[in-house]
Amino acid sequence: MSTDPAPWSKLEEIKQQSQFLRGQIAQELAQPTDHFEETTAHLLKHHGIYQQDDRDRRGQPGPEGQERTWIMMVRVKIPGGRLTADQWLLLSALADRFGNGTIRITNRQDVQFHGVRKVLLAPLMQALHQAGLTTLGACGDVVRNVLVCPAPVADGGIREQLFAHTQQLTAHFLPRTKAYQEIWQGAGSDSVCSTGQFPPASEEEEPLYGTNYLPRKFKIAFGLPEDNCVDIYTNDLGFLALAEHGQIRGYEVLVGGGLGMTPTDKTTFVALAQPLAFIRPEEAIPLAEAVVKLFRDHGNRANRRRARLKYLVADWGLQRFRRELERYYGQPLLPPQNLSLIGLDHHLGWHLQPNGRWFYGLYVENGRVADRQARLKTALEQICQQFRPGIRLTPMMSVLITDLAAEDRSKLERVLREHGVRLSEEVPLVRQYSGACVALPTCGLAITESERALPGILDGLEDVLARLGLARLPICIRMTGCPNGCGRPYNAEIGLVGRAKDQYALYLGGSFLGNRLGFLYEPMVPRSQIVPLLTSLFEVFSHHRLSGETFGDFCVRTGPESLRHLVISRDKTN
Ligand code: SRM
Ligand code: SF4
Repeated sequence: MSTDPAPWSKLEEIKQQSQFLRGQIAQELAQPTDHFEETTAHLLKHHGIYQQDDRDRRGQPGPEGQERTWIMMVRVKIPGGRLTADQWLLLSALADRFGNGTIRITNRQDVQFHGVRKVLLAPLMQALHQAGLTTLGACGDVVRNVLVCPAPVADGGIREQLFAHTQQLTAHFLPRTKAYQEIWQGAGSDSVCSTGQFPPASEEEEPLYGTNYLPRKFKIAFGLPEDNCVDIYTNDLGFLALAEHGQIRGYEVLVGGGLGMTPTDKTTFVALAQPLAFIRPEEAIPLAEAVVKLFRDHGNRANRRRARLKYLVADWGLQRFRRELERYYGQPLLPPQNLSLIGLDHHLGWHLQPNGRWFYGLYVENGRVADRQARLKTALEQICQQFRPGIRLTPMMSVLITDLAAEDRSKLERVLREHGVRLSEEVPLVRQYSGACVALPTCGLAITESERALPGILDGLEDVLARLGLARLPICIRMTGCPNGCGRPYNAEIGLVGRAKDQYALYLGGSFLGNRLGFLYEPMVPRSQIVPLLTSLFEVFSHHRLSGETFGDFCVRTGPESLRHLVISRDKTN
């Protein structure tokens, strides 16, 4: 039997030969074409850019008879989700000028532009740079945006300490390649961008990542047991803080979370991160570096489907993983303290800040900031101009409008109302806690609708929940357009995962707090049957629920078989 390691994947070759992410990007950018070649498109991801095509227009020839309408998604990395009013105003203007007129807040506290034409990429990237924003490290095989609770609540300064660690970590893991500046920040008529002449790349360019960067994306979150708004267990690496008297005493280190899976490949799976160790706060960066290096050296570079940290943890087992990590870290690790989650706050509505100012958590449906029936985009622009607030993006895709004076509270509400935007307090709880991934028409991997489908499904369910007296109970429903799990459906109380045209797998029993995976209840539910099926399940829940029980806990206590029986007998009697 051969013991040769499996050959590395094509993408590893592309990275290796790219001269630290340069490849042919500049040359192709300078050509008068509407899209990039496949190899270049792969490299562009490391610059925060995804080449896509408008899937609503597939099959309709473009203006020059081309088969696809090529568009780009540009993801801007926003560490801690924090922006100034001016930055938000700029992003809003850039979306009109270069994108499709909308901003998409992501569930990793970033923003995305959709629908950017190739010819407009360079001016967009330059405008972002001038505003102190970057797309570097938002996508690609590197450490992605590090999640942290953005809410300026009165917690004795704990969240500010978490934010400071997030900033340090972000700076530490930012790719160092000069390709980014060369291509995008020098873009202009006489720049390298149009000539494609780069200075030679040197090995020192990426001392941490090396020529091949990581085997795959790597996700980190800082969280608190009393507020899991960052969904910490779904990350490759989590730092769960133990805080006492306004000081972080240490972090529980969680490893191996990840929600991507390929149903046809049984070696892939969804996993929540597991507790591995307990460290002092000042150890966070060296420990993170040790984990990232271990992943860099031992992650799977042959099969990208199995290239996440969770597979290394599963293949080695936690004990061996720990031993190998200790070698990279250079010292033994203390055992975890098994901190448990006790709360989750989405930070919507009005809250007093410790500095005496106020913040308003504004619900944004699926993170899409647009002028539609409600003119949310214009309302946010007016708010930024009138009150000059801070803007913070949440991992639940909403916006915190911060640093408002008490006397501005009613004025802000008036601006929202004048633009037809519902106040967060008026949004039913089930909607507040639910969310969908982008999916169609931009995502190239989408099998079904998601962002465009969930609002209608919730319309149907809100009346049902009100009729059953469950309107005051928060229930978390998450939807995705494919099994990749971007919308984090597998640890939601109800997860809807696109599996075939207009068909969704239904998962039940994730925990409201996000620390338990759900089970597969039905593998294929037609979209038209989602509301009827969930209605039956809610009816069963309202009859058999224990006092104070959440929907997810009820599903787990009852179990799939009994649930099915209860639903069938309920449907017969109705
Ligand atoms: Fe994601 C790929 C959108 C969070 C797991 N994700 C994609 C792409 C880039 C599609 C592609 O590769 O062509 C999607 C772009 C759609 C579009 O048109 O905008 C996409 N993912 C998103 C966003 C925008 C969804 C959202 O509704 O907010 C999120 C961007 C976050 C960010 O700012 O970085 C987003 N993606 C996630 C999450 C949740 C998270 O990070 O907390 C996950 C699950 C956690 C995880 O990583 O395991 C996630 N996305 C994936 C995967 C599966 C990865 C895997 O291990 O198999 C893919 C597919 C891939 O990478 O090949 C993917
Ligand atoms: Fe696209 Fe699938 Fe991610 Fe949704 S879950 S954004 S459909 S890759």
